Amino acid sequence: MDRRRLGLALPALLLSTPLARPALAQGASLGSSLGSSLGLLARERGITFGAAVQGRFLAADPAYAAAFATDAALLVPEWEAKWAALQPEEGRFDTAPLDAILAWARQRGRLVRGHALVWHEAMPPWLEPALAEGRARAEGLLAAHMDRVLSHARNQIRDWDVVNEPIANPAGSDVPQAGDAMLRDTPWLRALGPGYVEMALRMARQRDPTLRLVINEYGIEEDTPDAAEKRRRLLALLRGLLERNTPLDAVGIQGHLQLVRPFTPAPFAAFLAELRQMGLAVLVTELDIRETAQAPQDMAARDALVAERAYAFVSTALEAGVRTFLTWGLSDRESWLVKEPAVALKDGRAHRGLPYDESWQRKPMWTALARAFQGGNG
Ligand code: 9MR
Repeated sequence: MDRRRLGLALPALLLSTPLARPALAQGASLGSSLGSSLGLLARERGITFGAAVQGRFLAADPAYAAAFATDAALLVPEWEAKWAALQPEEGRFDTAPLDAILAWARQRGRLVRGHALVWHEAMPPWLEPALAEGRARAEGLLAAHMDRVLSHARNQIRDWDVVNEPIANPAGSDVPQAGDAMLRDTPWLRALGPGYVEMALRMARQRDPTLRLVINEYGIEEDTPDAAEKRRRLLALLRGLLERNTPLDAVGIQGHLQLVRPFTPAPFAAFLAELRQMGLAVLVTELDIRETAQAPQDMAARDALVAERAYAFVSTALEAGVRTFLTWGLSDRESWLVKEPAVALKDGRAHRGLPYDESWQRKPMWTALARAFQGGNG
Protein backbone atom coordinates (compact mmCIF):
# COMPACT_ATOMS: atom_id res chain seq x y z
CA MET A 1 0.00 0.00 0.00
CA ASP A 2 1.42 3.38 -0.97
CA ARG A 3 1.26 5.32 2.26
CA ARG A 4 1.08 8.66 0.53
CA ARG A 5 -1.83 7.76 -1.68
CA LEU A 6 -4.52 7.98 0.97
CA GLY A 7 -3.04 11.11 2.45
CA LEU A 8 -3.31 12.89 -0.84
CA ALA A 9 -6.80 11.71 -1.54
CA LEU A 10 -8.32 13.68 1.32
CA PRO A 11 -7.82 17.26 0.09
CA ALA A 12 -9.09 16.19 -3.33
CA LEU A 13 -12.35 15.05 -1.79
CA LEU A 14 -12.75 18.43 -0.22
CA LEU A 15 -12.98 20.26 -3.48
CA SER A 16 -16.64 19.42 -3.64
CA THR A 17 -17.50 20.48 -0.09
CA PRO A 18 -19.58 23.61 0.37
CA LEU A 19 -18.06 25.75 3.12
CA ALA A 20 -20.45 28.43 4.22
CA ARG A 21 -19.64 31.89 2.98
CA PRO A 22 -20.19 34.72 5.44
CA ALA A 23 -23.28 33.19 7.08
CA LEU A 24 -20.98 33.85 9.96
CA ALA A 25 -20.94 33.29 13.63
CA GLN A 26 -23.02 35.93 15.35
CA GLY A 27 -20.84 38.82 16.30
CA ALA A 28 -17.86 37.64 14.32
CA SER A 29 -16.16 40.53 12.61
CA LEU A 30 -16.05 40.49 8.85
CA GLY A 31 -13.61 43.33 8.56
CA SER A 32 -10.61 41.23 7.63
CA SER A 33 -9.27 41.61 4.13
CA LEU A 34 -8.03 38.05 4.50
CA GLY A 35 -11.42 36.59 3.67
CA SER A 36 -14.13 34.94 5.59
CA SER A 37 -13.24 31.33 6.20
CA LEU A 38 -10.12 29.52 7.33
CA GLY A 39 -11.39 26.44 5.53
CA LEU A 40 -11.72 28.29 2.24
CA LEU A 41 -8.46 30.18 2.53
CA ALA A 42 -6.68 26.94 3.30
CA ARG A 43 -8.36 25.06 0.51
CA GLU A 44 -7.23 27.61 -2.05
CA ARG A 45 -3.69 26.47 -1.22
CA GLY A 46 -4.47 22.77 -1.11
CA ILE A 47 -4.56 22.76 2.68
CA THR A 48 -7.31 21.25 4.81
CA PHE A 49 -8.33 23.18 7.92
CA GLY A 50 -10.60 21.74 10.57
CA ALA A 51 -11.31 21.65 14.28
CA ALA A 52 -12.36 19.41 17.14
CA VAL A 53 -16.09 19.60 17.65
CA GLN A 54 -18.40 18.88 20.60
CA GLY A 55 -21.74 17.52 19.44
CA ARG A 56 -23.76 18.97 22.28
CA PHE A 57 -22.82 22.54 21.30
CA LEU A 58 -23.26 21.85 17.60
CA ALA A 59 -26.85 20.91 18.33
CA ALA A 60 -27.68 23.59 20.89
CA ASP A 61 -25.64 26.69 20.15
CA PRO A 62 -26.25 28.44 16.80
CA ALA A 63 -23.15 30.63 17.09
CA TYR A 64 -21.02 27.56 17.68
CA ALA A 65 -22.54 25.74 14.72
CA ALA A 66 -22.18 28.81 12.51
CA ALA A 67 -18.48 29.12 13.26
CA PHE A 68 -17.92 25.47 12.38
CA ALA A 69 -20.02 25.87 9.24
CA THR A 70 -17.90 28.85 8.26
CA ASP A 71 -14.39 27.72 9.08
CA ALA A 72 -14.08 23.96 9.43
CA ALA A 73 -13.72 21.77 6.35
CA LEU A 74 -12.84 18.83 8.59
CA LEU A 75 -14.19 17.83 11.99
CA VAL A 76 -12.89 15.54 14.68
CA PRO A 77 -15.19 14.61 17.56
CA GLU A 78 -13.59 15.83 20.77
CA TRP A 79 -15.34 13.11 22.82
CA GLU A 80 -17.90 11.16 20.79
CA ALA A 81 -15.57 8.61 19.15
CA LYS A 82 -13.71 7.67 22.32
CA TRP A 83 -14.29 4.37 24.07
CA ALA A 84 -16.22 5.88 26.99
CA ALA A 85 -18.68 7.42 24.55
CA LEU A 86 -18.98 4.52 22.13
CA GLN A 87 -19.01 1.52 24.46
CA PRO A 88 -20.19 2.67 27.91
CA GLU A 89 -20.84 -0.94 28.92
CA GLU A 90 -19.22 -4.01 27.49
CA GLY A 91 -21.02 -4.97 24.30
CA ARG A 92 -23.45 -2.03 24.47
CA PHE A 93 -22.51 0.48 21.82
CA ASP A 94 -23.95 3.97 21.74
CA THR A 95 -23.21 5.66 18.45
CA ALA A 96 -25.96 8.30 18.66
CA PRO A 97 -23.69 11.23 19.69
CA LEU A 98 -21.15 10.35 17.00
CA ASP A 99 -23.92 9.86 14.46
CA ALA A 100 -25.23 13.36 15.15
CA ILE A 101 -21.83 14.81 14.24
CA LEU A 102 -21.59 12.57 11.19
CA ALA A 103 -25.04 13.70 10.04
CA TRP A 104 -24.16 17.39 10.51
CA ALA A 105 -20.97 16.90 8.54
CA ARG A 106 -22.66 14.85 5.82
CA GLN A 107 -25.33 17.51 5.26
CA ARG A 108 -22.60 20.07 4.72
CA GLY A 109 -20.13 17.94 2.82
CA ARG A 110 -17.50 18.05 5.56
CA LEU A 111 -14.92 15.40 6.31
CA VAL A 112 -14.71 13.75 9.72
CA ARG A 113 -11.68 12.06 11.22
CA GLY A 114 -11.83 9.50 14.00
CA HIS A 115 -10.24 9.85 17.44
CA ALA A 116 -9.29 7.41 19.00
CA LEU A 117 -9.34 3.61 18.85
CA VAL A 118 -6.69 2.98 21.51
CA TRP A 119 -6.03 5.49 24.29
CA HIS A 120 -5.35 5.26 27.99
CA GLU A 121 -7.90 7.99 28.82
CA ALA A 122 -11.65 8.27 28.21
CA MET A 123 -11.96 4.58 28.98
CA PRO A 124 -15.34 3.46 30.32
CA PRO A 125 -15.00 2.24 33.94
CA TRP A 126 -15.42 -1.43 32.99
CA LEU A 127 -12.61 -1.46 30.45
CA GLU A 128 -9.46 -1.33 32.54
CA PRO A 129 -10.39 -4.27 34.81
CA ALA A 130 -11.52 -6.23 31.75
CA LEU A 131 -8.21 -5.62 29.98
CA ALA A 132 -6.41 -6.84 33.10
CA GLU A 133 -8.11 -10.24 32.78
CA GLY A 134 -5.49 -11.39 30.31
CA ARG A 135 -4.06 -11.04 26.88
CA ALA A 136 -6.65 -13.05 24.96
CA ARG A 137 -9.47 -11.16 26.62
CA ALA A 138 -7.85 -7.78 25.88
CA GLU A 139 -7.27 -8.72 22.25
CA GLY A 140 -10.88 -9.84 21.92
CA LEU A 141 -12.16 -6.57 23.35
CA LEU A 142 -10.08 -4.47 20.96
CA ALA A 143 -11.14 -6.61 18.01
CA ALA A 144 -14.83 -6.36 18.96
CA HIS A 145 -14.61 -2.59 19.40
CA MET A 146 -12.96 -2.16 16.02
CA ASP A 147 -15.40 -4.54 14.35
CA ARG A 148 -18.31 -2.48 15.48
CA VAL A 149 -16.95 1.04 15.27
CA LEU A 150 -15.08 0.80 11.98
CA SER A 151 -17.96 -0.87 10.19
CA HIS A 152 -20.44 1.61 11.64
CA ALA A 153 -18.47 4.69 10.56
CA ARG A 154 -17.04 3.14 7.41
CA ASN A 155 -18.82 5.36 4.91
CA GLN A 156 -17.78 8.58 6.54
CA ILE A 157 -14.66 8.31 8.65
CA ARG A 158 -11.72 7.48 6.40
CA ASP A 159 -8.97 8.60 8.73
CA TRP A 160 -8.46 7.32 12.30
CA ASP A 161 -6.14 7.96 15.20
CA VAL A 162 -5.60 4.27 15.78
CA VAL A 163 -3.26 4.72 18.72
CA ASN A 164 -3.25 7.96 20.68
CA GLU A 165 -0.31 9.05 22.85
CA PRO A 166 1.70 5.81 23.01
CA ILE A 167 5.03 7.43 23.91
CA ALA A 168 6.20 7.71 27.52
CA ASN A 169 6.94 11.18 28.84
CA PRO A 170 10.61 11.37 29.73
CA ALA A 171 10.23 13.16 33.04
CA GLY A 172 7.86 13.82 35.86
CA SER A 173 4.32 13.14 34.88
CA ASP A 174 4.50 9.41 34.16
CA VAL A 175 4.30 6.38 36.37
CA PRO A 176 7.77 4.74 36.33
CA GLN A 177 8.04 2.44 33.36
CA ALA A 178 8.34 -1.31 33.46
CA GLY A 179 9.83 -3.08 30.46
CA ASP A 180 9.94 -1.08 27.26
CA ALA A 181 10.52 2.45 28.53
CA MET A 182 9.89 3.99 25.14
CA LEU A 183 6.19 3.30 25.50
CA ARG A 184 3.86 4.84 28.05
CA ASP A 185 2.75 2.51 30.81
CA THR A 186 -0.98 2.05 30.12
CA PRO A 187 -3.64 -0.62 30.61
CA TRP A 188 -3.18 -1.48 26.91
CA LEU A 189 0.57 -1.98 27.29
CA ARG A 190 0.11 -4.02 30.46
CA ALA A 191 -2.51 -6.25 28.84
CA LEU A 192 -0.97 -6.74 25.40
CA GLY A 193 2.72 -5.95 25.80
CA PRO A 194 4.73 -3.51 23.66
CA GLY A 195 3.35 -5.10 20.49
CA TYR A 196 -0.06 -3.54 21.15
CA VAL A 197 0.59 -0.61 18.79
CA GLU A 198 1.39 -2.95 15.92
CA MET A 199 -1.54 -5.19 16.80
CA ALA A 200 -3.99 -2.27 16.75
CA LEU A 201 -2.71 -1.01 13.39
CA ARG A 202 -2.92 -4.47 11.84
CA MET A 203 -6.43 -4.99 13.19
CA ALA A 204 -7.58 -1.67 11.74
CA ARG A 205 -6.05 -2.35 8.31
CA GLN A 206 -7.55 -5.82 8.27
CA ARG A 207 -11.01 -4.46 8.90
CA ASP A 208 -10.76 -1.69 6.31
CA PRO A 209 -7.77 -1.64 3.95
CA THR A 210 -8.64 1.86 2.70
CA LEU A 211 -8.54 3.68 6.04
CA ARG A 212 -5.75 6.14 6.70
CA LEU A 213 -4.09 4.87 9.87
CA VAL A 214 -2.56 7.44 12.20
CA ILE A 215 -0.47 7.44 15.37
CA ASN A 216 -1.21 10.66 17.26
CA GLU A 217 1.14 12.15 19.85
CA TYR A 218 1.76 15.28 21.94
CA GLY A 219 4.79 16.91 23.54
CA ILE A 220 6.95 16.51 20.39
CA GLU A 221 6.86 20.03 18.98
CA GLU A 222 8.89 22.30 21.17
CA ASP A 223 12.54 23.06 21.80
CA THR A 224 12.98 21.36 25.16
CA PRO A 225 15.02 18.32 26.19
CA ASP A 226 11.83 16.41 27.00
CA ALA A 227 10.34 17.08 23.58
CA ALA A 228 13.59 16.11 21.86
CA GLU A 229 13.64 12.83 23.78
CA LYS A 230 9.98 12.19 22.99
CA ARG A 231 10.63 12.82 19.30
CA ARG A 232 13.51 10.32 19.48
CA ARG A 233 11.26 7.72 21.12
CA LEU A 234 8.49 8.24 18.60
CA LEU A 235 10.90 7.92 15.67
CA ALA A 236 12.29 4.70 17.17
CA LEU A 237 8.77 3.30 17.55
CA LEU A 238 7.90 4.25 13.97
CA ARG A 239 11.11 2.78 12.56
CA GLY A 240 10.41 -0.53 14.28
CA LEU A 241 6.83 -0.57 13.03
CA LEU A 242 7.83 0.15 9.44
CA GLU A 243 10.66 -2.41 9.54
CA ARG A 244 8.04 -4.99 10.41
CA ASN A 245 5.83 -3.76 7.56
CA THR A 246 3.16 -2.60 9.94
CA PRO A 247 0.38 -0.72 8.18
CA LEU A 248 0.73 2.95 9.09
CA ASP A 249 0.03 6.00 6.93
CA ALA A 250 0.51 9.10 9.00
CA VAL A 251 1.60 10.73 12.23
CA GLY A 252 -0.65 13.20 13.97
CA ILE A 253 1.20 15.94 15.80
CA GLN A 254 -1.20 17.30 18.37
CA GLY A 255 0.29 20.77 18.75
CA HIS A 256 -0.84 21.60 22.28
CA LEU A 257 1.78 24.32 22.53
CA GLN A 258 2.78 26.16 25.69
CA LEU A 259 4.16 29.69 25.70
CA VAL A 260 6.27 28.80 28.72
CA ARG A 261 8.34 26.58 26.42
CA PRO A 262 10.46 27.75 23.50
CA PHE A 263 9.49 26.84 19.95
CA THR A 264 12.35 26.78 17.44
CA PRO A 265 11.55 26.03 13.81
CA ALA A 266 14.75 24.15 12.91
CA PRO A 267 14.52 21.06 15.17
CA PHE A 268 10.79 20.75 14.51
CA ALA A 269 11.31 21.01 10.75
CA ALA A 270 14.07 18.39 10.92
CA PHE A 271 11.70 16.05 12.76
CA LEU A 272 8.98 16.57 10.16
CA ALA A 273 11.51 15.89 7.40
CA GLU A 274 12.45 12.59 9.05
CA LEU A 275 8.81 11.56 9.25
CA ARG A 276 8.30 12.32 5.60
CA GLN A 277 11.48 10.47 4.65
CA MET A 278 9.93 7.44 6.30
CA GLY A 279 7.07 7.77 3.83
CA LEU A 280 4.60 8.97 6.43
CA ALA A 281 2.14 11.81 5.98
CA VAL A 282 2.00 14.34 8.83
CA LEU A 283 -1.06 16.13 10.20
CA VAL A 284 -1.36 18.75 12.91
CA THR A 285 -4.32 17.39 14.82
CA GLU A 286 -5.02 19.41 17.99
CA LEU A 287 -3.45 22.86 17.82
CA ASP A 288 -3.99 25.27 20.70
CA ILE A 289 -1.75 27.57 22.70
CA ARG A 290 -1.48 27.54 26.47
CA GLU A 291 -0.49 30.86 28.02
CA THR A 292 1.84 31.31 30.95
CA ALA A 293 0.95 32.50 34.42
CA GLN A 294 2.99 35.61 33.55
CA ALA A 295 0.77 36.51 30.59
CA PRO A 296 0.57 40.31 30.24
CA GLN A 297 -2.50 42.09 31.64
CA ASP A 298 -3.09 43.80 28.31
CA MET A 299 -5.39 41.64 26.21
CA ALA A 300 -3.97 42.75 22.88
CA ALA A 301 -0.47 41.87 24.07
CA ARG A 302 -1.66 38.44 25.16
CA ASP A 303 -3.40 37.78 21.88
CA ALA A 304 -0.34 38.91 19.94
CA LEU A 305 1.87 36.39 21.74
CA VAL A 306 -0.56 33.56 21.01
CA ALA A 307 -0.89 34.60 17.36
CA GLU A 308 2.85 34.87 16.93
CA ARG A 309 3.39 31.35 18.24
CA ALA A 310 0.57 29.93 16.11
CA TYR A 311 2.05 31.55 13.03
CA ALA A 312 5.58 30.32 13.72
CA PHE A 313 4.37 26.77 14.30
CA VAL A 314 1.95 26.53 11.38
CA SER A 315 4.23 28.18 8.86
CA THR A 316 7.08 25.86 9.85
CA ALA A 317 4.81 22.85 9.40
CA LEU A 318 3.56 24.17 6.05
CA GLU A 319 7.09 24.66 4.79
CA ALA A 320 7.84 21.09 5.78
CA GLY A 321 4.90 19.86 3.71
CA VAL A 322 2.10 19.45 6.27
CA ARG A 323 -1.23 19.98 4.54
CA THR A 324 -3.82 19.20 7.23
CA PHE A 325 -4.35 21.36 10.32
CA LEU A 326 -6.94 21.08 13.06
CA THR A 327 -7.32 23.27 16.10
CA TRP A 328 -8.65 21.69 19.29
CA GLY A 329 -11.95 23.57 19.19
CA LEU A 330 -12.56 26.97 17.61
CA SER A 331 -13.29 29.24 20.57
CA ASP A 332 -11.94 29.80 24.06
CA ARG A 333 -15.48 29.35 25.32
CA GLU A 334 -15.47 25.56 25.08
CA SER A 335 -11.72 24.93 25.16
CA TRP A 336 -10.26 22.26 27.45
CA LEU A 337 -7.61 24.89 28.27
CA VAL A 338 -10.33 26.80 30.10
CA LYS A 339 -12.40 23.86 31.37
CA GLU A 340 -9.66 21.53 32.61
CA PRO A 341 -8.58 22.64 36.11
CA ALA A 342 -5.07 21.21 35.72
CA VAL A 343 -4.31 23.46 32.74
CA ALA A 344 -6.49 26.52 33.44
CA LEU A 345 -4.68 29.71 34.44
CA LYS A 346 -4.59 29.89 38.23
CA ASP A 347 -5.26 33.63 38.47
CA GLY A 348 -8.85 33.38 37.25
CA ARG A 349 -8.11 34.56 33.72
CA ALA A 350 -9.25 32.30 30.88
CA HIS A 351 -6.75 31.01 28.33
CA ARG A 352 -7.02 32.63 24.90
CA GLY A 353 -5.44 29.83 22.91
CA LEU A 354 -7.88 29.36 20.00
CA PRO A 355 -8.91 31.41 16.92
CA TYR A 356 -12.14 32.85 18.45
CA ASP A 357 -12.69 34.35 21.90
CA GLU A 358 -15.53 33.36 24.23
CA SER A 359 -17.97 35.70 22.47
CA TRP A 360 -17.08 34.49 18.98
CA GLN A 361 -14.89 37.42 18.06
CA ARG A 362 -12.05 36.50 15.78
CA LYS A 363 -8.71 37.03 17.45
CA PRO A 364 -5.25 37.64 16.04
CA MET A 365 -4.74 33.87 16.12
CA TRP A 366 -7.46 33.52 13.46
CA THR A 367 -5.64 36.06 11.32
CA ALA A 368 -2.29 34.39 11.96
CA LEU A 369 -3.65 31.08 10.69
CA ALA A 370 -5.17 32.80 7.66
CA ARG A 371 -1.85 34.49 6.87
CA ALA A 372 0.09 31.28 7.27
CA PHE A 373 -2.32 29.43 4.97
CA GLN A 374 -1.94 32.20 2.41
CA GLY A 375 1.82 31.94 2.60
CA GLY A 376 2.16 35.46 4.02
CA ASN A 377 4.98 36.94 6.00
CA GLY A 378 3.22 36.93 9.34
O1 9MR B 1 -10.53 18.15 25.09
C1 9MR B 1 -10.87 16.85 25.52
C2 9MR B 1 -11.64 16.91 26.82
O2 9MR B 1 -12.86 17.58 26.61
C3 9MR B 1 -11.88 15.51 27.33
O3 9MR B 1 -12.49 15.58 28.58
C4 9MR B 1 -10.56 14.76 27.45
C5 9MR B 1 -10.79 13.32 27.87
O4 9MR B 1 -11.50 12.63 26.91
O5 9MR B 1 -9.87 14.76 26.22
C6 9MR B 1 -9.59 16.05 25.74
O6 9MR B 1 -8.94 15.93 24.50
C7 9MR B 1 -7.64 15.37 24.51
C8 9MR B 1 -7.51 14.52 23.28
O7 9MR B 1 -8.51 13.54 23.24
C9 9MR B 1 -6.13 13.87 23.20
N1 9MR B 1 -5.09 14.87 23.30
C10 9MR B 1 -5.19 15.79 24.43
C11 9MR B 1 -6.57 16.46 24.43
C12 9MR B 1 -6.66 17.47 25.56
O8 9MR B 1 -6.56 16.83 26.78
